[in-house]
Amino acid sequence: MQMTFRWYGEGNDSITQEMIKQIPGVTGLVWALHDKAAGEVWEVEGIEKMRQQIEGHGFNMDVVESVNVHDDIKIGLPTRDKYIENYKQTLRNLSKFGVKVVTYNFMPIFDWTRTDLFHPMEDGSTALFYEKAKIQEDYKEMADYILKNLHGMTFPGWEPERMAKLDELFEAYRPVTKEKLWENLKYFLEAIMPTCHETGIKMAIHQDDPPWDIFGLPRLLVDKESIGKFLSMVDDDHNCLCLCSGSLGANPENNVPDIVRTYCDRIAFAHIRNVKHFPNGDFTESSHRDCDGDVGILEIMRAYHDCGYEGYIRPDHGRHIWGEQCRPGYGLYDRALGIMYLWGCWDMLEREAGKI
Ligand SMILES: [Mn+2]
Repeated sequence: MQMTFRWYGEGNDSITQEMIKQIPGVTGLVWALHDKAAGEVWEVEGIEKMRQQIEGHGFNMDVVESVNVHDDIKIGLPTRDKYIENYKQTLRNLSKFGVKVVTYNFMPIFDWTRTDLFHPMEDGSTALFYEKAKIQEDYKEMADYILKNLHGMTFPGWEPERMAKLDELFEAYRPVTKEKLWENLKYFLEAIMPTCHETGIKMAIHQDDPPWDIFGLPRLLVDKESIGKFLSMVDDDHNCLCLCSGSLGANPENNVPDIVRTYCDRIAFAHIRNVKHFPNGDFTESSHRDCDGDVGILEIMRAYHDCGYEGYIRPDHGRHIWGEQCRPGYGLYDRALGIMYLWGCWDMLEREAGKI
């Protein structure tokens, strides 16, 4: 298991490389070129600047999260081939810097969705929260709320320019049924797999968050069955998962440890997060400690350990604690606590297995 930490880059993150360096056992920074819109080629010059910021501080840059997929590819427009060519060029450029895993998602219009980014918890911290009743019809209200609460920071997938065109986007996605979206995902993956083999890069899809349809938009990767369908649809060892325990765990029906055991050989990157459910369907993100949520962090770590997992891992989101001002879910303190909890689980499993 290789521990990583998501980092938004110098001048774009309140957290510095020096701070991350003091969290035990972090070897890689999970990064992206956040000024690139979906569909643009990531040029070597921009990647080189990030390389200096990352490798210059002794971290590896093996994992990228995310190279976003252009809407025309998801919608299946004739222009998709141009954007797929750009995607392939980005993969080639990334491989020159030793990148091993590229994370992406295939969610229409909205990236992860929450109704409260700073929901008060009993202990005085705040956390990301999802109130089911609020995600009904008015997508604009939700988008406005998210944009207003980002405190001027950008958030991938929630770019103001994109959100300004929501009606247009919904219109463009109207003909895209769930079946059509699966076809478009398959088309995209089959087109880029030769480049993945050529460059050695594994594509790691993130599951849909939350794992159900929202605002009438289809969502594909939501449970064990749909992940199985995805892996067999393009049965290639470069077609992998970024398995997110938090995204899948938002649905209490999903048994994440079982999903890990079933598909472990195709997991290139693991996001670990805990989620607490409420009877009305609402959920809140919670600390990584097993008993603070319902996803079964201990059993998830045991599943990875039993499978001999050697891939990349990171704490997904954290709460906002000790008054920290940060990107929602991406503060320093609670993610650092999360890492120490994950190491605690892992080291004990290693000790029990006689490995350390
Ligand atoms: Mn995740």
